[in-house]
Amino acid sequence: MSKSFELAREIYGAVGVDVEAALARLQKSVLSLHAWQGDDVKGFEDTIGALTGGCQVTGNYPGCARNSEELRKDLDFAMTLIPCRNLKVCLQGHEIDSMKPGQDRDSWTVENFAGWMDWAVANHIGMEIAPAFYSHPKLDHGLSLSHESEDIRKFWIRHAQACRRVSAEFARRTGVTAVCNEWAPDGYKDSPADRRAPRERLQASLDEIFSEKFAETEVLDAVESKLFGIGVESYTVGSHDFYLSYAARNNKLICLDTGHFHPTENIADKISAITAQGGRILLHVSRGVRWDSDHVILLDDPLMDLARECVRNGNGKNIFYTLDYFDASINRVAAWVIGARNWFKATLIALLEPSKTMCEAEACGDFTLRMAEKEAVKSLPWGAVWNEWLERNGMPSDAEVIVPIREYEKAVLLNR
Ligand code: RNT
Ligand code: ZN
Repeated sequence: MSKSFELAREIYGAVGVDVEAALARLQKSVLSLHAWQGDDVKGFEDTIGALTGGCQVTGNYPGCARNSEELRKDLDFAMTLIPCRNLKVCLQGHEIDSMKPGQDRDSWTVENFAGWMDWAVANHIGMEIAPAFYSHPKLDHGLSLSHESEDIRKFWIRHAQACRRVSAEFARRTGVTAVCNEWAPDGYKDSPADRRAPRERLQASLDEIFSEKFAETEVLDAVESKLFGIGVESYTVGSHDFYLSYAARNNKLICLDTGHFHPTENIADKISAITAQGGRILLHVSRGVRWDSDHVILLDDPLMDLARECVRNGNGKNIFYTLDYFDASINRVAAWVIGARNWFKATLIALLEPSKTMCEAEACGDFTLRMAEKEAVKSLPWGAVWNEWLERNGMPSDAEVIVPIREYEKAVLLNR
């Protein structure tokens, strides 16, 4: 235990914060690591086309995983540098191990994910799979689940159903509930003539996908909205209003991707608005920068605000967390490690916040004291607590974490 930690514990104690209790809560946090940072969202089908659906991965840093085995190796390594005992891994529906000749996404079974299953069971890792409604010729004119053609809709419905079945099997075998998130890129570049019909079709497709029932201990369904994508600037079928209503009516999780809103919209503010009414949330923790919704998360104000709201409103059952970003211009393992560490750091800062005085000040209308308190909190020594946390988990410090990453890059990534 370092001197700086002991001192920090005292300082926090003086403002009524129990540091050990905060660390005990941090220990219980669960996070789903998004596999797709490791393969630039390419997936491992026999034919790999361009990334479509309004997303783009830019950069050509060496070492992109070329198959599921390489991806697992990278994840294994990344996980040794992320201080969390409850990490899960989330896959996109095309990050398969293998496929039979001629097989397509609508007939996936657990066999297509056999290597992931063995790995998950052997390492006690919870696994999640999100259908991939993009990078495929059946995303036609930018539409999948809301397409005019029944054939096309049915194809994608079968893909989603297959992913839910595989998710359930993963949950049974690992004992960890699988969150299954539906995000479809459907929309138009230019102003539509009919805004309603695609939404009615999307709703019917979702109803059909969810008609197969699973215990919530196995599959927890989520639906993800988006504001716009590249080439889908004027209209998104699955908008926030659409999915918020759908989730509320059908008792599903609403997935809030933090990169999927207007730049000045405060995502942290949405947490209590939804949870206060009994709603449940899947967070796709990401960072929007201009047109891109998926930059690596930094320890910035929006992230800290978000973590604070999650700590205040979460009860362990109503908010779930998955990282969602992809950057191919930097070391991909570093992207996982730095982003995940930032999320836990933001969570720790929130857990260490002495909120009593500021809440009391607010309750009696003393907004001057509230402001003074909020600003004073910013210079509390959370960094010493974070370093202690890393040490207790046997992890290198933030300054040192680059060393093993560079070694792995040299030994493994640069040889691909
Ligand atoms: C896209 C959505 C979605 C994707 C993944 C790869 O904007 O955020 O969650 O990131 O499907
Ligand atoms: Zn997302």
